[in-house]
Amino acid sequence: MTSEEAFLSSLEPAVEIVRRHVEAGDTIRIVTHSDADGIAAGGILSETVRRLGVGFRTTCEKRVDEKMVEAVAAERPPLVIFSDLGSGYLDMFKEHLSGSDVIVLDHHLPVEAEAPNIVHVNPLLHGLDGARGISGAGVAYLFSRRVDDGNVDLSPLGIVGALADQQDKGEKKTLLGMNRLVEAEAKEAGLLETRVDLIFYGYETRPLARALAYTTTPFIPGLSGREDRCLAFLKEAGIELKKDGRWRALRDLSEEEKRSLFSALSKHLIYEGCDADAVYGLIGTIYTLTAEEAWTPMRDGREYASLLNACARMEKPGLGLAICLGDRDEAMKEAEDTLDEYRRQIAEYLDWVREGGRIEEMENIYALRAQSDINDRIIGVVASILLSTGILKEQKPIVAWARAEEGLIKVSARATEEMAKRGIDLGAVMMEAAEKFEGRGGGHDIAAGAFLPEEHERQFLEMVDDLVEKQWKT
Ligand SMILES: [Mn+2]
Repeated sequence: MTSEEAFLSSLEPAVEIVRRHVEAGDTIRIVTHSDADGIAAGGILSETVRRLGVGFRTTCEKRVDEKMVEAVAAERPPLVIFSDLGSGYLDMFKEHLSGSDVIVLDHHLPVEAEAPNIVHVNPLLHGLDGARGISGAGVAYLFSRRVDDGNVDLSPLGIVGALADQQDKGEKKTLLGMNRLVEAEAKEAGLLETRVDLIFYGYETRPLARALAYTTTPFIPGLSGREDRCLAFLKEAGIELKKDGRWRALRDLSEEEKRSLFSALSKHLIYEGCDADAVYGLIGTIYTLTAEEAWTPMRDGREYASLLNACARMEKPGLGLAICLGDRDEAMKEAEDTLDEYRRQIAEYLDWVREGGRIEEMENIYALRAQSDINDRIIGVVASILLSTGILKEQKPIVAWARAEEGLIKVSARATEEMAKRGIDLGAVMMEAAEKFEGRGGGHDIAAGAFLPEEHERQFLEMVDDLVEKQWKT
């Protein structure tokens, strides 16, 4: 049996438990992670249960803690499904949820704990790559598919979750690992098409300037979120915006026009202080969800992911969930407004950062102290963009922080894959440094975070600088 087969068969006991509770007519409690992948996963699971004809209640949670688990336990649910979170908290579930059946469908680092009432499904338990090979939504989809073959129409959400978790790390920004299986099923069902091109959101249908302005992954400083500037930029580049009275989309451009657009973008990025290679980040595999209406943000897999991400960051995960469950009309209008607002905020924050003097270069890291000028829910996104666009010249991780509630600061640390290969593990750094200063931290090697009291910010930062130095050396 291959690892993938072993993983797939590990879903069977979970499917059995769900069937048993459906037969008993139980209401099913779903707890999913409140990020874009988690919302997509929650949408898949909610729809799966809805189709089985039983009641369900789904909530999105930022993190697992005693308080949350106790609150869920107090509802006395016959079955709780944790999705895109939970693998690290089995001991907590064991302690508080002994009266319920528990299913955990996750792809984050697991802890060891066993209990007869807990079924734990995680690709990492089978030697598969959970960070790059399958997302929370992918795991939820593969589960859903085993509940009923008819759920293949939920496969596009599995793709959206993978793109949201930035798992498009293959050549030309393709998906890897078990995501390929989800992709193949979606294609076979006629719900997905892929092509390699400039990855502006709305390749097929959206007017060029808008497509450029709407693209946030990758983020193009000076253009993303700024339609007026995109118009001027395209005119300057000599690209005709309209033909026969119709706005042109990216697919209407000739190869030669695409080449001149590419070289204009390259010049623009250099002018904006980005790395010259950043322009290659604009080419990749486009995932078109063909069952979605043209013109909508759900048509492009990356834009759908951005939309869910915006809902999550703007504290409207329920809205994202409604979209995943198929709500359009009113919900879509509100979600699009949320995405607009989110794009605008990021563009403004980025301008603020680049006004100068905001980023301090330390010995081993870059430091960005945003206090209340950047929302603590978006500080991590800003840090990622600064790193990915090459605005920071030296190969050093960035550590950014903003004020959160109750006198705490929220810290977001980001490194590149390259730095991780050379030994940087920001998750370990955040954990160790935060613990020293009455805080809590953790995460992955390239993306990690911490919370701690504001009065310790300087000492914390110096400690992080030291810890990163040690990692460089070993
Ligand atoms: Mn995830």
